[in-house]
Amino acid sequence: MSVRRRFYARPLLATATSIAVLTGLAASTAPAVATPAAATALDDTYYQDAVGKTGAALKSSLHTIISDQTTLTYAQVWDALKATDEDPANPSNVILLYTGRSQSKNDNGGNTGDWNREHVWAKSHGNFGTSTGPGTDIHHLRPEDVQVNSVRGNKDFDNGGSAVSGAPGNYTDGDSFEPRDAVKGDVARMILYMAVRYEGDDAFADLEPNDKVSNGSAPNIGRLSVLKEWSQEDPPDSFERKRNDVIFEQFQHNRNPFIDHPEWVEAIW
Ligand SMILES: [Ca+2]
Ligand SMILES: [Ca+2]
Repeated sequence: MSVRRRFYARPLLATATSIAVLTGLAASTAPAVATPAAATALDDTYYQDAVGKTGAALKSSLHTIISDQTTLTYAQVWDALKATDEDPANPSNVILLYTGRSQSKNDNGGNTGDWNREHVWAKSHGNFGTSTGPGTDIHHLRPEDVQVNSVRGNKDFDNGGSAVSGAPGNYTDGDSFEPRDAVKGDVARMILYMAVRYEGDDAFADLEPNDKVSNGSAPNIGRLSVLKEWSQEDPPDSFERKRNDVIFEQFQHNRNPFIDHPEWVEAIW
């Protein structure tokens, strides 16, 4: 556990408890997921160096803040996803990103019908593979059906194409993939998290979005203009917010700033 994490975690919990007491709520009924009160507390603690900034200065501050994290091995990602993507209606299951299917946590693997670990920032875009780093960063790793994961492959994101078999609402063509409406914003915010987190100052490439759909192995993902639209159209919901909290509290101890502050997408891009 890092020094920074201890500093941030305790005031946040203390503040949430104080607010619960002040407002007359019993501590035992205080919500476990992000609330407006918790978001305010984050601005006073976790995001204190970023609040009030814009453009490159905001991106630089957020990079420093979110780079202080615990890292996972690729094997540890399996159990992490069983927690971060748990079906709120069935704790034995996870929800798959593109298909939206609720499926047993124990069905993870590589066979037809199993779920596996989808890299939303395709790992060939920057060639970071599955060694500890961007390839094991669960902010952009999601459970997905093995075959649908294969259809998405390393395509960039854009609107249009033909319906994806077994994944209602998803479309694909030769060079791009369009996820279902309910996760369009999630996809955008995962891509933009990766762009801020990975700036080329460690052993990995500087990941950046652009407006192309032919990026190949370049450390880029498109299309930025479409991702910005998706972020607007599909704002963070309770599932996405809780996922961010679980990653922060139980696994990596860093946050996706664009889930807490969706307006920072426009402030930077
Ligand atoms: Ca969503
Ligand atoms: Ca970057």
